Amino acid sequence: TAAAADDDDDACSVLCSPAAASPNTKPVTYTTHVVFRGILLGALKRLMNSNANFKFTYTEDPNYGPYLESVNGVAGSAEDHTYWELLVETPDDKTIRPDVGTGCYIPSANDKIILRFSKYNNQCTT
Ligand code: B12
Repeated sequence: TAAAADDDDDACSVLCSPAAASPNTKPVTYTTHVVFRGILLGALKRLMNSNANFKFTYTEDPNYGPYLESVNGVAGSAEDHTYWELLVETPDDKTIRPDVGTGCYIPSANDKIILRFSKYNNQCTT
């Protein structure tokens, strides 16, 4: 394809799951690549640049870097206590919740990245 990856690149997929926000929107899966030891943010940008159906925005936190704000036009909101949660389904079928954001997480080959529109409660329990 035009977006041919380097031999070194690892394939990973991105699943967007906005079910809570809009029940009529089905989860969508996209395939993308990360360069050797590359961060998730890079893979998401590559996906956005190569796929007209995937877009996201982020804000820059002074301490933790990029905060995923919206995916495909659906934004998290402080008022509604919603956010885009970052989950990863590993090749051995475990689902983990990374303890870092998209600027620090380094996907492994065949990781399935799950962006899940979620609600948080009032207590800060992250
Ligand atoms: C509360 C909280 C949240 C809330 C923030 C909203 C809210 N109003 O409550 C929610 C639930 C949305 C959240 C989400 C996430 N969080 Co959080 N969160 C916290 C927590 C417990 C307190 C932050 C706080 O209120 N500080 C006090 C206020 C006054 O300071 P502040 O600078 O204004 O705080 C803001 C930032 O911390 C920002 N924020 C919160 N989490 C994250 C994560 C990232 C990557 C970024 C860029 C910004 C960010 O939101 C706060 C409110 O606006 C901290 C741990 C801690 N004890 O500090 C973790 C913490 C900051 N979060 C963390 C993580 C990993 C995440 C997630 C990536 C988890 C995930 N796998 O989905 C997601 C972000 C995904 C995304 N969309 O990019 C890590 C960041 C580590 C790192 N180096 O990346 C921390 C340090 C916890 C940990 N694992 O050790 N989080």
